[in-house]
Amino acid sequence: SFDYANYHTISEIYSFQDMLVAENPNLVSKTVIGQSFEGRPLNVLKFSTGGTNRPAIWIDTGIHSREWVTQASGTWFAKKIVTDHRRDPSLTAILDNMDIFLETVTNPDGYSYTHSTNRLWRKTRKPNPGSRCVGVDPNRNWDAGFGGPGASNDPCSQIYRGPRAESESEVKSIVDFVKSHGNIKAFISIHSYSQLLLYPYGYTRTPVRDRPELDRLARKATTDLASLYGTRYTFGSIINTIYQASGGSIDWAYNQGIKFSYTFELRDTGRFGFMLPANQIIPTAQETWLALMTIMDYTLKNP
Ligand code: 0X9
Ligand code: ZN
Repeated sequence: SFDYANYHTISEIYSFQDMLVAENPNLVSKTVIGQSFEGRPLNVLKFSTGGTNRPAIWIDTGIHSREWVTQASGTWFAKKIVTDHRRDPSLTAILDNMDIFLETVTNPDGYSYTHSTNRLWRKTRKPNPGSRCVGVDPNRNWDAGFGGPGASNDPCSQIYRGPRAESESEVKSIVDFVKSHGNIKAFISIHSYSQLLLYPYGYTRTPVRDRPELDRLARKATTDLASLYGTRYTFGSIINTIYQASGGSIDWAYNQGIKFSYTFELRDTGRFGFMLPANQIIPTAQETWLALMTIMDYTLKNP
């Protein structure tokens, strides 16, 4: 059976996804929303108890490939949903009324490259014409303040925005999926590291209309997260809490009308950083799950 306490290759994660679907066909299905630049499938797990186009939660992990604890946590979340359905009344209520979509390997080419060649690769793996440098930052490539401060036009930069918004198929596939679904109520993008829970905006200092509500919910979610192991999170808007960043996913999601748009930055605060030891995967996933449940439960009750 799958070892949640260790990091895995992309083929191991994809096999896990297929096993989960095979073992839980009444709850889990797999949707391939597109292909990466190098031709890998962009797999999304759908957790649904029925209905048609129910209101839904979107969760992505691993859009930055080196943030390994996020893909590992996403895999653990998938198993947790299956285990807790019909056991945890709060999750059962969520799944009675809403669907959950989970993309665990959001940047598969980058993830493969972190295993084969460069453990600290962040971007996509699409070549940039006229440059020796490869890849676009998939969290600067969204159509939200695209090209503004907090991103680079230099293909060699770690925060290269790309030639145009949605130039990366890994981004465009999510955009098309979310737009065609039309009923996504929460959009949660999971990164590491720094122990933060962030809401829009990153590209502008103008506060979002829902700032008080998003701030209150972030406070509750981070309090619940800390209740398990005492892990301390800071919360606030992206621009006020970390730095200005343009072309980010949750700013785009919020501007699409998805009110509950959040980014997590998981453990730690820098001791190990992206190279978080594998013995912290399960505790990180467990505590993060508490915050995710808080956000999903609130989304259910405040449509
Ligand atoms: O810079 C980023 O993309 C994120 N930090 S990371 O160290 N994981 O790269 C922060 C993302 C903030 N969210 C948005 N700008 N939407
Ligand atoms: Zn990141």
